[in-house]
Amino acid sequence: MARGSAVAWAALGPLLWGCALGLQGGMLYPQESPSRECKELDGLWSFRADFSDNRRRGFEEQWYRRPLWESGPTVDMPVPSSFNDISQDWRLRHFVGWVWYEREVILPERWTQDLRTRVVLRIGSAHSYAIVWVNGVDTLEHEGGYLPFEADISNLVQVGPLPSRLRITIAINNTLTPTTLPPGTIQYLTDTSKYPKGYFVQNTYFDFFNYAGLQRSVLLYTTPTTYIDDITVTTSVEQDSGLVNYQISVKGSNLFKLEVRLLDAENKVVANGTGTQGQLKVPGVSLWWPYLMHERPAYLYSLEIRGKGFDWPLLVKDFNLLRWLGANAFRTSHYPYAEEVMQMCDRYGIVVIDECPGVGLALPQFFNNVSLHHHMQVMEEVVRRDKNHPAVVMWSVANEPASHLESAGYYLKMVIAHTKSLDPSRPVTFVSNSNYAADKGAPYVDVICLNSYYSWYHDYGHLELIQLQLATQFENWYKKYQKPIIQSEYGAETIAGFHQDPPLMFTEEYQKSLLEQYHLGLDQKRRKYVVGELIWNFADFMTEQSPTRVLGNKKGIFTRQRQPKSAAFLLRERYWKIANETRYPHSVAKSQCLENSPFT
Ligand code: GCB
Repeated sequence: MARGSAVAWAALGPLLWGCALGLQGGMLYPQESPSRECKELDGLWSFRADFSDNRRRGFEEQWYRRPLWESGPTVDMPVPSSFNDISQDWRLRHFVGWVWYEREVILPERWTQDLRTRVVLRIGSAHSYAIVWVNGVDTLEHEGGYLPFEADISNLVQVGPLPSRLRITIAINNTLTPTTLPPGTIQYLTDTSKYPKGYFVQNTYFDFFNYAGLQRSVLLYTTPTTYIDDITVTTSVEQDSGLVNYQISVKGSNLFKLEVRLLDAENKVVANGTGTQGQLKVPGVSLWWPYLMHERPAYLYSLEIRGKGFDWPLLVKDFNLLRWLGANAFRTSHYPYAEEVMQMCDRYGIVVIDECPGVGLALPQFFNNVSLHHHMQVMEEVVRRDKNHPAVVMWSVANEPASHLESAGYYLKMVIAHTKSLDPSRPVTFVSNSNYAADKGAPYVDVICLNSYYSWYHDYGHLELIQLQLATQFENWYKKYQKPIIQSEYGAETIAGFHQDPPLMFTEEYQKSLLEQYHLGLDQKRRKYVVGELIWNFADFMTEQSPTRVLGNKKGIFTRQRQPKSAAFLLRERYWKIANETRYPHSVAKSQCLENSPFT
């Protein structure tokens, strides 16, 4: 059997069994093997934004039928990247509508001539609606950014003796509407004394810049015509043995023999099996364990990373910073991160709350049936993609929906129930900023995740109120629901280099003092029912322009360039202190703590 990423881990993640996905087929991460080849299409693509009034000129003139340069000027566009960040043309930064990407590829003869080879085109993500043509033929459509999609294009490339040249055209629309995820609205401004004819703006209800384009890799890969389409791995422990249940979906033929080899992190075979489903037993198993996780129940002390155009150096830098801090968890706020990020979490022992793009569900009209259906489909895609990562400990279906609305209660109940049916083994949550008495979604979650900004968005400057208000928050929620609670956001806007003592808002001193007050409050509850604290935010990040944002959101403890503000040192001390204060259930975690800790 080709080496599936899922079984290459002797790691024991949560149990996932009987997963009944409504989606057709799997979405395994492409890996080279003796029977599979990959061809990454990263690099320069041709690009054009359709600035026509109705944004539909590309369709009216059928730009996909011929090379893009034949229908007008093109510019170079790197993939992966966000097209908004590349050009000096401000219109492109704020563009709303269809953009067109194109790339030509020459395929190896063995891909086009050998009919026992299947050729697949896979797009890591395209935000937010995409249509794909191969040699002018309409091949694939996908709704929703941040998740991969693919098509078997063998029929299009294996058509004759010499057609090894392939033209891939991708049209992407970044418009957010009441039924996209995240949702948005398009507002036409019709006062002609203020706005030109046809003037419109895209309204969004979330706090990050709506970067778009081909932000993750595009690639071609091959499989044999009889191939493994999906693998589902679930695990458990029996005394000192690890039990790995696997279910493999094979497509293309019923005539195959399947040999299963379980490899550990050093590529040593630790168990063997046969057939499409079974159980492998690993005696004396070495369990996957979160980096610096210290006690049961788990206390997730950490922060969050913000995704964008995929970039290896930035990713490795961020994981180095997480280790430097002694952090061991984050939430993928507010959309699924690249698959490579999830793989790093598995390898570095970073626990993940895997969040879908259910952010900005702020208006009553967003809780409609079309959105609900799409939201469930998105959860299917998230679970399908990430189900085998040991790092994933919980699914989050939304961030700060208007959960005080009755309609939101029903909506959240349905999405959460659906997610649980996809994966009965992992807890499901959404992140709330509603009042405990008004929230209509909280009855359905397993863990309550709360965002609060005491002394920031309320009672500005009054740091002395934080402990009281935090205690009230925790007690109210716990009394009502008796569920574990995570403080999923808290923080303060801080401009690196601003100093003032006694502290004033926006200075490094204020951020530090605010966090210190929160920590005193958290320490009162963390041995009881508060099981995690996630600061907002890991690093500064870009947002839409507004009078409340100075070149983006500055609540990072690192700048956008990944340099520490004073609060980073405070958190580093806290995280390592918590780690070192506790017993270590796993010897590797222990030695890592002792070797790396600056405080022992
Ligand atoms: C929140 C949101 C997050 C924002 C943050 C803020 O509650 O979940 O997306 O960036 O507040 O800084 O206002």
